[in-house]
Order: sequence, then C-alpha cells, then structure tokens
Amino acid sequence: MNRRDFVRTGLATGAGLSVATTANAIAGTPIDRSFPKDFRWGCATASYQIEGAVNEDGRGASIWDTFSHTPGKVANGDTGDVACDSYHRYREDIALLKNLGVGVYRMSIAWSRIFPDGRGQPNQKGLDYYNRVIDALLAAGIQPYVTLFHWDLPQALPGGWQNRDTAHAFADYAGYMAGKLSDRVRHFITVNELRCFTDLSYQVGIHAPGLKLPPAGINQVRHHGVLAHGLGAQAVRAHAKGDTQVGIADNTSFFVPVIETSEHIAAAKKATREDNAMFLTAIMEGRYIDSYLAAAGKDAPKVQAGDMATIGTPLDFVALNIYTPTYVKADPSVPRGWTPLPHLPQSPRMASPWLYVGPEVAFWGVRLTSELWNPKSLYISENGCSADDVLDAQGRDDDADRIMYLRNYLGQFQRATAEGYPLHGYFLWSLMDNFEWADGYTKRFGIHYVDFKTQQRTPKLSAQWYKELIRRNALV
Ligand code: GBH
Repeated sequence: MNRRDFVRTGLATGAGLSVATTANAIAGTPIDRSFPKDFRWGCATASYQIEGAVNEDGRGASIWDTFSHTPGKVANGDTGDVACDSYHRYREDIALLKNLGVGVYRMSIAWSRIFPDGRGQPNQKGLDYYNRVIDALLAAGIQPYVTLFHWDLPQALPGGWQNRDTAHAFADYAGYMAGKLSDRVRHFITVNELRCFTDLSYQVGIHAPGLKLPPAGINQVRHHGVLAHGLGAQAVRAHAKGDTQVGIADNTSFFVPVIETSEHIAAAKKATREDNAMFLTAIMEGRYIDSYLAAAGKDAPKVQAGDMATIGTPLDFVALNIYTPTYVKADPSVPRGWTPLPHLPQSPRMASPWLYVGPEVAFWGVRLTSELWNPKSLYISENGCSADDVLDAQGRDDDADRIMYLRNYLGQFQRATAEGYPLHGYFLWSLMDNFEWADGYTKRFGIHYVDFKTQQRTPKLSAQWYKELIRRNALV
C-alpha cells in the first residue's frame, strides 16, 4: 500500500471519527519526539559521592568526613572513604561517558583538595587531579561543567555556613578555580542545592554538620548560602579567561498545577515563587519578597548593605535538579490562594521514600522558571532515580523501572523544548551508583551498576537506553 492509499484507508476506517478530529492523528504516524539540534546530553556526579581517596595528596577533611564517621548519621555506618574510587579510576569513568556518547559531564570539585583548610595555601596536588580529569574529558570530546560546591565543605572553616566569613572563603576559592580552569572549562556552577546544604544540614539535621538551629539561625545560614553563590558568581567572572558562563544548580521546589487551567497554573506559579523565597527567588529577583519577610518577622536574616545586589548578580544560566513534584490547587479559601496536595501512602514513588513520581514536574519546572524569571538559558543539572537494582544470574541489571521513570520525565522536558522554553541540556543523575549521602550505599541512582567490593562498573539496561536516546536525539 502506498502512502496515499494508506492515508485514504486510514481516514475511511477511522473508527467512526470525523476527518476533522483525525486530521493530524493518522494511526501509526509518530509525533515528533526529538530534541533541539544542539541539545546537550550529559551525566552528573559529585566529588564526595564518587572520589574516595579522602586522605590522599594533601586533601583536607570536609564536614562530610566528620559526619559520615559519626555513628548513627549514615545508613550502615557507610562513608565516602572509598566510594567509587574515582580518584584513581577516572579514566575508566570517562570511558563510560564516551561510550554513552555524551557531549557534556557535570562534576564537582572537592574544595578541601584545593584549600585543605578552606582558605590560605592552595594544594597543587589537588589541582593536578582536576587538571588530569578535565584534560582527559576534553581529549574524549566531552565538555566539563564544573560545580564548585556540592556539600563537602572544608571542616576547618569555623562555624561552617553559620559564619558569614564562609561565603567570602567560598568566593576566594571560586575565583582561584576560575583562574586555573577557565582556559578549558566554559561553564561553572557555583553551588548545588541551596535547600540541602542549609535546611537539611542546619535545621533538619540529617546532612552534615547535623545541626537543628532555631528559625533565626537557619534564616541566617540560608542568607550566607545565597550570598556565597552571589560572591562566587562575581569571583568566577572576575578571574575567568575567555567566554566563561556561570550559573547555579538549584533544587527549587516545584509545584504542578493539578489541573492544567489558568487558575491552577497561576497558583503553581505563585507557590513556586513564594516557597523558594529564600533561595532561587532571592537570587533571580535580588531581594527577599514581602511574604517571606512578613512570615519570618523578627527571625528574618541580618542583611548587610549591598548583599541583595550581590545575591541578585545576573547569571548566564540557571540549572535545575528536578526529581519530584508537589501538586497544588488554586484555593480562594486561604489568603495566599494556593494549597499543596499531600502525597498519600500509596502515591507512586521510586526506591527512595521521598522520590514520588510526577513526570509533569519536568515540564512545569522549566516553564514556571521561565515565566517567573526569564533566565537566559536553562539546564537540567540533575534528574534520575533510585531503583531496587540487583545483578541477575548473568550479571545484568535490566532496570525497567528506571527507564520508565526517565522516559516519562524526558517526555516532559521534550514538551518544554517543543513549546520553545530555553532548555539547552540535560545531565542524568547519575553516571554510576555512588555514596547517596545519609542513605550511604543503600540507594543506587546510577545507570552503571557499581560493585563496591570489586569496584567493577556494569552498564545497566538504562545505560543502553540513554545511549540510544542520545544517538537519535529523541525520546526512545
Ligand atoms: C540531589 O539531591 C543531590 O544533588 C545529589 O547529590 C543526590 O545524590 C541526588 O540528588 C539524589 O538524591 O530523607 O526524606 O529527609 C536531591 C535532594 C536530598 C532529596 C536528600 C531527598 C532526603 C529527604 N535530596 N533528601 S528525606
């Protein structure tokens, strides 16, 4: 049957539907699920989660060394002492990336390898390691995106993020790194996930250093976090050679309109702006919005002259870590006009209890960020999931659940690009199973399985899937 006959037959037998409703829905005609031509595909990792070698080549201790070695803080007493041993096996890891066909890789620098005491004398051997990694990536045709702080704060900095000086120490370190790496690195990310290294670390206490501060204390820590970002962004620009871009990787809490109508969309937008007031909203607007200051009252952060302009330093890109949604509805019965809809015990989730599945958050995260703040460029700096990974008798991990999760989220990112939002790249979390913070090695997020006894890496079925998606530059 030729195409014209097929179309005629298809229309004639259109199951009783009128020609008008089937006009662009001829059965068997795939919709366009491709990504923009120059879309960048990558994987992400972080220093403490993969490197190991915590006592090598002059590395100073970080708060995560201290925390993970404190009994009761991490599942099974696991630590990052060895992790994936990437400090020694980075060439093997870069070979995995090359085999996937990625063009970009998001990695982080361990601040305490460069400045063992957080500030002062730099450690050349630490810098040499990252030079080797970056040169090997470039030789493999992969562009590094470098995160300067992914939670492994030098232990030597007194008071950690409670101390305003830490923000200045970060800026000095960020400027130093930009000076050393920007001949080869085009993209710097200041900090990873403000809410995690502030709230989870200093309020909830489940991340290092494990404190439970009262409201005024945590608001001050948050302020130092966004200040560090702003000072760091300025320092990168001041020391960078060439056309260096700087941005942030934030785990903004995103709200999905429970029904896609204008009233619920407006509610989701308002909720996203208000709930992130002390983080991305402050950075994109250069001020703390009134609803946050009113709610904080006497516990509001102490802000010095010039801080808000620093915090609001314009960025070249905003990168988002997107995992899980909060559904929200418009609610005229409450003053703020929106009410989040709680997850239920039976709501679908992945292997980590917090990782509720809601793929629409991928689309709405991109769209709401664009509409609220109009960033020049957007990336997804992390997306992925834990699954109950096991190797079968043949030594394979056919992780269909992970493929399900990724395909659904990527379908929504594809929608965002098709609707014209400026999303330019995607970093899958993670290249390989690694040290999952307070969950230790009990939760696996990799598309390569890591046997932590032998350090053998095995591609999961999801790695094969991702490789095919990259090859086609389309959902598969
Ligand atoms: C990101 O965090 C991190 O950037 C990355 O390092 C991490 O490995 C990855 O995602 C996967 O988690 O136990 O219920 O109190 C995502 C943010 C931080 C969300 C820890 C869940 C624990 C919540 N996650 N948090 S809970």
